[in-house]
Amino acid sequence: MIALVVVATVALLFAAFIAVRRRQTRVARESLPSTRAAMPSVLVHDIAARPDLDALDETLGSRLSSSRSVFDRVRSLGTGTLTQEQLDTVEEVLLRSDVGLPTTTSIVELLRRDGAPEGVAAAVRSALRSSLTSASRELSTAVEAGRVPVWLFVGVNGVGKTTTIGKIATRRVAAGSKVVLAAGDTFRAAAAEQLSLWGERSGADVVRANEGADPSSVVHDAVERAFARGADLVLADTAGRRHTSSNLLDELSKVRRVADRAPGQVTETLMVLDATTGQNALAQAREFLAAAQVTGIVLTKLDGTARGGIVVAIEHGLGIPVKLIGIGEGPEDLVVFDPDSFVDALLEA
Ligand SMILES: Nc1nc2c(ncn2[C@@H]2O[C@H](COP(=O)(O)OP(=O)(O)OP(=O)(O)O)[C@@H](O)[C@H]2O)c(=O)[nH]1
Ligand SMILES: [Mg+2]
Repeated sequence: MIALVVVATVALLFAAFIAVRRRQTRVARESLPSTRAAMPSVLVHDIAARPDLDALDETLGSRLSSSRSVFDRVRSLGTGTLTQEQLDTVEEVLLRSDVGLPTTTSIVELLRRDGAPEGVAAAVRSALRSSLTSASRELSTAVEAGRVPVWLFVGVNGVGKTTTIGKIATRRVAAGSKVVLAAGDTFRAAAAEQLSLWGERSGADVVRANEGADPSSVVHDAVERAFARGADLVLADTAGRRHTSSNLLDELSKVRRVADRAPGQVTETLMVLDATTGQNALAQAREFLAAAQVTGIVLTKLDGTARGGIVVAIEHGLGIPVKLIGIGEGPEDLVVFDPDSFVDALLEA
């Protein structure tokens, strides 16, 4: 009899625990921004459903948890007029998150002048949101008749160019597109190997050449092959290093010219930056801008840094939209940058 009561009690407790867990998961999913919901059709069209969302805990807030925790001190401030000490706290937090001095100064001045009737976190959220550009974050494949769109990926070594190409190829092929990858990083043999692996995994065609080959000719061959096979998109990898940086920038200009020659047409030049390098990423970006006619930024490794505010510094400092963000190493860990979801992930209670 006692055993029966014990078993029944344990069963009841277990059922109650499961019910609470289910409710917690549902609430978490409803209140946090869905990274997939923000994707434009170009990346999410017909992607297969994730096998187990609960287990993977795929929210932007959790991927950006290091950056989010920097803002804990701002979230704990109240409403109304701010004391000097509170203004100092906001300033310190914004600088620590790498928002940059100009934006930080203007947000602190705004708070000093207007106070925070809706709460400090809400005021900082709205100030950060309005520091982000309203320029389009769409990725273009619009070409003249008879031409193939080319997306060129540029950036210094190790920032995540090849990985980003692999992630995009995976999405696009899964959505039914025919994609050709151009192994334009001929500086080292391993680069073409890495891209070929992504080609195998994603089902994209890869055009490569031997180490030391002319990157422009690899990109040219990839465009020709894409055109001959009726492909929808060429993703062109480039080297992150050369013997000197002027060699690298000259080479990029040449690759771009060749890729933009019929039947190719460059519709995006994406500069890949590593968020973990903070303000250094900005300095790097400036060097590339002149040579490469950059149309958008891919900011990688936001999952591994507390410096998420660098998004604001980049857009403010360069005037170029951050179009995609990398939040992990897997093929699914790339999302379209959505300013509202992003500032919510940092500052929502
Ligand atoms: N955590 C995390 N790691 C990333 C992300 N994107 C890329 N990486 C990792 O960063 C490292 C470098 O990535 P690559 O794609 O090889 O970088 P690359 O720009 O092609 O580098 P080079 O070919 O040397 O110029 C790899 O270990 C990637 O897995 C990201 O969003 N998050
Ligand atoms: Mg690479």
